[in-house]
Amino acid sequence: MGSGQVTPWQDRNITVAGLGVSGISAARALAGLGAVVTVVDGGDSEGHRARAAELEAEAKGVTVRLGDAETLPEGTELVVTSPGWKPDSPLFAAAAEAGVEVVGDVEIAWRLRGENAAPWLAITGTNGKTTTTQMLASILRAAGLETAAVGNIGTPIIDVVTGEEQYDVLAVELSSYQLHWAPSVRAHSAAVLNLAPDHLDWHGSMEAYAADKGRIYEGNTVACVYNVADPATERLVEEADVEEGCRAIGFTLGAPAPSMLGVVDGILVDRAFVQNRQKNAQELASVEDVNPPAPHNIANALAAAALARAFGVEPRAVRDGLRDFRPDFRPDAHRVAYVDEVDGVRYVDDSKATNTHAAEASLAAFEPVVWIAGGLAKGATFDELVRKSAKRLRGVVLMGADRALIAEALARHAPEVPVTDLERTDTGAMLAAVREAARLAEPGDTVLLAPACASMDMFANYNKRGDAFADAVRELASGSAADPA
Ligand code: UMA
Repeated sequence: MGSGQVTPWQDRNITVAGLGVSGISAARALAGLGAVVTVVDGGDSEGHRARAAELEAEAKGVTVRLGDAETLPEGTELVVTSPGWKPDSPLFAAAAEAGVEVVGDVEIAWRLRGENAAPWLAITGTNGKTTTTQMLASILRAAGLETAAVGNIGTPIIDVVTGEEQYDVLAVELSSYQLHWAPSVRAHSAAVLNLAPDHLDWHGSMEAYAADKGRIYEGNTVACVYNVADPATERLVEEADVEEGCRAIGFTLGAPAPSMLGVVDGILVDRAFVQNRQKNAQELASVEDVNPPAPHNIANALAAAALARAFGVEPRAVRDGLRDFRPDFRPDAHRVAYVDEVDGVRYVDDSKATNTHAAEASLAAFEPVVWIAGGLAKGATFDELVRKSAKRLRGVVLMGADRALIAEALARHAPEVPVTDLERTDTGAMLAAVREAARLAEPGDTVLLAPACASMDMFANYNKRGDAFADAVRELASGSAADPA
């Protein structure tokens, strides 16, 4: 990529949609290869302007256009989109009309890979993908391999693929959005951890969401890893067009059949990547090696182990990698984070529970629980979540744009549970919610923020929502929570 070198990208007119993490990475890389890049973004905040100025200053050949996410810049030959942009965005309609291809940053990363590039072990699923990707990277490292955890996890994959460092293999977390825009990616092996309704407003339907997730198996060469407890993931394997000889490998919390990894008497065992798998099983690790050894996390560990074994990693490295892995490896606040105890009631922040599946897992860990929920539903329904959690609920405080949907589900499946409906959306709303929850709670209870919804109706993101919750709990603890309103 030295100066003066002519590349296939030289002078190509490329529009990058989104001045976020992935857009900035794509713009830099493509401009570095000689392309003429226009970054467009609907936002025009101070933050956007600062980022725009920084990018234009440092990357020759990049222009940023803020405040207009709809018009296709004249002369565009290719659009590279950030994952968050919906497929029905007007910009893409304009591109289609002009006959211009639209792809995502992950697709660009795939196209920019050099010869002898590191293979990808890819992971998707509605929940658990970040943890599983980190576990996989930890196992690969324990096996002495050079690796990095990249993709939806926060490290743009283009940066790693085009960087100086050489890797043996990459642990790639892919969201359904990224998969939608990455038609030619072909992973060595891939896993779909689970499939529950999420992001339905983006994808349009559960079928479309599942189809985008299923893309991860296309062209796999060694293994398609699925969740035995979630038949929808196995169906995706059946529907995928894979390379000759690629195997379907299941993971289960029960005893594994041949071609599966599973658990026997507290031991994680492999009946897939062993000689004579009809008769033999290989011990990989003990359940206690998984941090924490909760059922959903053992499932994550089995999926990570399956991908590592598909890549030829020795059993001992699976055990060592799982032991080395700590959930706080990359601190992820707002994921079932204990905040404080006030008057015998524990306050827990799971602002990261932005969908019903995550909220269900979170609620299952506490009883009795006062549940704070609501926000943007993203097309989800709440009946199943409420039905499964009803018996644990001491009370519920609802807030945010789509709270009525949760209220209706509660009326149907948990009519006896007291519900406070908070209309306010001002900056004091979270404090009001915490005060209401404190009123409903009894000593020994847990107050859990697990909104089952996205945050953007009231907060900049789920981090800010979690921060507001923790601030409100602190204020409650300091006894200064009296709300004059
Ligand atoms: N924007 C518009 N118009 C739109 C949509 C967005 O102008 O219609 C602009 C916004 O003003 C913003 C930029 O586009 O400036 C943001 O782009 P983006 O939302 O696609 O986010 P990035 O910063 O590029 O981050 C993305 C992923 N975000 C999403 O998928 C929403 C990050 O995943 C990922 O870590 C990063 O790329 C690197 O790959 C985050 C996420 O929430 C963690 N993912 C979802 C999830 O895990 O559930 C899918």
